[in-house]
Amino acid sequence: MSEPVVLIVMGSDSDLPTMEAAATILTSFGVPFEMRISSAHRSPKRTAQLASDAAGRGVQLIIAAAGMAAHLAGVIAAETLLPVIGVPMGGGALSGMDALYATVQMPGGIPVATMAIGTAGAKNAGLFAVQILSLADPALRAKFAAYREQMAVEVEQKDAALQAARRP
Ligand code: RP5
Repeated sequence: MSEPVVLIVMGSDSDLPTMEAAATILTSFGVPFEMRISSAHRSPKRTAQLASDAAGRGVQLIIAAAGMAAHLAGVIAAETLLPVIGVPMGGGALSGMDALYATVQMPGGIPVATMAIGTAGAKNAGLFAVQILSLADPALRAKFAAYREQMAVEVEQKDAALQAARRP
């Protein structure tokens, strides 16, 4: 198996069903990735090590997903020079608003590129990773362009089906 180019870290195994959306995208684009569970608060030393070792083993960017007081992405960003994409998890008493604010509201100096809450955010994290990697990979860029074109075709097909169904 190829060495991972993207590292997906999540705070808990309860985040895994949501983060499968990122894995599905990376798999479909042929981007090698690794998924790990490591918590900013339950296993802080291990999380710091994972983040600081990543670049040295060929990882080019990190996707970090956590819920509630979601400091995982920020902690990871502080431990690496690699770009970090954050995905706030939904659920909890505040339905993911806590995780959204915690992930997006990084003080100036240590950015986290924050996606939407939940599955849409996980999917977009995978796509955003592909976009970043495609800057230096023409074959990946071509695949991404085809993906966008296919989306547009599907919208046209749905509209055509709607028009056909409503025709008197
Ligand atoms: C965060 O707390 C995790 O990222 C997860 O979204 C949330 C709840 O974790 P569990 O109690 O389900 O393990 O650290």
